[in-house]
Amino acid sequence: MKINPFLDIAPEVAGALAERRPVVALESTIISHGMPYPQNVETARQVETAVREKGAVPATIAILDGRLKIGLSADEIEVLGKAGTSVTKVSRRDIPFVVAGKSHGATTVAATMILAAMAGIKVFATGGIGGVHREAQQTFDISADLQELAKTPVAVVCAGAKSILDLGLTREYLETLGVPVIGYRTKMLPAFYTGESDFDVDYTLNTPEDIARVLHTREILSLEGGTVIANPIPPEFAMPRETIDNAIEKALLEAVANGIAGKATTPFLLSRVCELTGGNSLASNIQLVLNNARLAADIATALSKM
Ligand code: PSU
Ligand code: MN
Repeated sequence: MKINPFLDIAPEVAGALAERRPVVALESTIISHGMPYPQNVETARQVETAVREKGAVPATIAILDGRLKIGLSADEIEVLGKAGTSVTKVSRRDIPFVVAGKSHGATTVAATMILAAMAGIKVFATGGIGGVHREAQQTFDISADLQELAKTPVAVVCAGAKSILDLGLTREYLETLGVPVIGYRTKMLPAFYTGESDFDVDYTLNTPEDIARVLHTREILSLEGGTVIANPIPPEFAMPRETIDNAIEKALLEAVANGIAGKATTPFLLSRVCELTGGNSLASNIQLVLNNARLAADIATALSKM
């Protein structure tokens, strides 16, 4: 199936979309820039399996040799995972360059939303979204993920946002953009490694069906933009708040000391937090992604029946 000349939708995904069966989009920056090899590849496979076990079809999204790929093979996931940060991290602005250059690109939340929407996929699972960075008052560092959520109609299931970001400013920014934040069975905005933070969500919904009903209503109303579905990490996999806060503080200081800026900031912080927690944070990260994939599959299934 080809919708624009650069789009390649894997046959399994195209079949599911044509028959209105549930499909869950998955991003690829989390594979190349979000986790170390080989855990990144292993996680990407497990996430696809988790989606399948829930009766939905996974579509991992990336750019390979300039093709916009909706659904990757195991070998293609291995290529991205092994290449790691040598692959271009692709947000909205980067897409035409990687396509025109016929090169590889790992798609962020923003770029994955764009490609998912091109293919007609409505639900997307990831770990954490980008947001407003701390000190953004000085640096203006605000992830393009937030602007994308304002305009592209895809629901993003995540475990909130890491406190490498300023969660309060991220909330305010989403509110300004009119992007609803739904807490799944929680009133608090989850902070990725922990289910708790000092911030509230806009709405709390307790079943995938309730969430699907809101997404379906947004669609009928033709309201532009996406939805954030914040799904707390299961408590048994959460990290002690102090441990993770200390690692984040240290990583942030190192980023400043090393002059890290722009698109390199998030990958730098993610990998330093992982190293500083001796890999403990990686185990939590993997579990929360799996948890999000399962919820996304349930929401996509409920939505496919409406
Ligand atoms: N946050 C995480 N893990 C990730 C990312 C963010 O906890 O892997 C990745 C996602 O791909 C997200 C991107 O879209 O980083 C945001 O990067 P930036 O802040 O440069 O927009
Ligand atoms: Mn940034």
